[in-house]
Amino acid sequence: MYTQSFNVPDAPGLKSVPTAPSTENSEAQARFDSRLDADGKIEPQDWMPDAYRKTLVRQISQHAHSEIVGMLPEGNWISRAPSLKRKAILIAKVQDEGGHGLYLYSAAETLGTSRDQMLDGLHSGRAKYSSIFNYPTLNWADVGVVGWLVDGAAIMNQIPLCRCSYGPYARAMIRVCKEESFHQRQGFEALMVMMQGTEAQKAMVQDATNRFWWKCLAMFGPPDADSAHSDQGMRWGIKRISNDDLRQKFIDATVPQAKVLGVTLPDPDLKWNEERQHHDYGAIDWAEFWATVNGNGPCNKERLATRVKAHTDGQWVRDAALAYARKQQLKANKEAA
Ligand code: BYC
Repeated sequence: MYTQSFNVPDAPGLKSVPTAPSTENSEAQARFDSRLDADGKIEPQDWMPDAYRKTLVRQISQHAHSEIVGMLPEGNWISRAPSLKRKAILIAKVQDEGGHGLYLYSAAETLGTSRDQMLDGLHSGRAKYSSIFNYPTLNWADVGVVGWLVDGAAIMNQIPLCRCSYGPYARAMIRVCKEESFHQRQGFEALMVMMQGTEAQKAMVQDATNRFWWKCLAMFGPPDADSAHSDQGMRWGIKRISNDDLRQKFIDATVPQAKVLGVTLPDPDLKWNEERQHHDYGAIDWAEFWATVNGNGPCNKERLATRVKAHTDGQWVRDAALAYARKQQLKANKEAA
């Protein structure tokens, strides 16, 4: 399970994290609780229960891994973008996702977990990342659909995280959400252009929508009744809106967009329910979702192998950066002496 990757002792040299002595635990807990009750923020220097810290590390690192693994399906298309304009946009978007990964790893590091520990969790297959990135991007329309639907779902999930009770995560999310909105709009615009093109282009957009729709609905996580962490996450102000409620909001927001675009969402049960004031929708294939989350989706092995190779190939860059930093430090020490 994803959480197991953090059942390891902190590596030496990590930032120390304040913990209250046991006699003061109840006082510290009371301060923590009243801060949350007042909708205040918990900051890295504050005392926090171990379980709160672990939950945050689990979620934030999963989120960071998703951002950097998420660079792969779109990165595949940079060399095949149909124009210089689309190539420049795609390069910028993929680079943004790398930046999101960096803010998120940094936010998780404030909880006393090292970047190496987190990457080890990812590279060894113990850590999870978003299920959606284990599906292939087969044609150029997939790149537009990733922007429109995948980033659209991500924004729906991430806007409430801007109000997360942990300060560094909430603040990272504000910038991430601004960039994700641009990503979503560029995807929609690219698809609009294709939908005004040839019959073959329109068919590509419909095919990409058919393949990604259900997988995007699963991005919000299991149904509330099966969501192991939701209740506690809500009590701690980490999660603000439940998996099912976010999924419903995403569907309600996307149906009119699909209409403007002129594509059909591949769900015969999708219809407006006047009484609920929401769309009803068909059954999600949760067996397929869990198989993918547990490492058996179409691209899990390929994605992980690509990440591990990139990390290994990048060792010389890390070595060079460290050597340079050491040299600069020595120089500064000499000047100060
Ligand atoms: N995929 O109790 P639950 C992006 C796991 S990147 C895989 O509901 P929770 C983008 C869950 O971890 C977007 N695993 O959990 C990047 C847990 O497993 P463990 C990524 C999933 O945490 C590049 C178990 O299922 N966004 O937008 O309360 C290009 C039970 O679930 C998934 C984030 O990471 C899934 N879809 O709620 C383009 C947002 N869903 O740990 C775009 C931050 C659930 O017990 N994360 N699991 O082994 C969250 O908001 C929450 O963690 C989730 C899950 C809503 C995802």
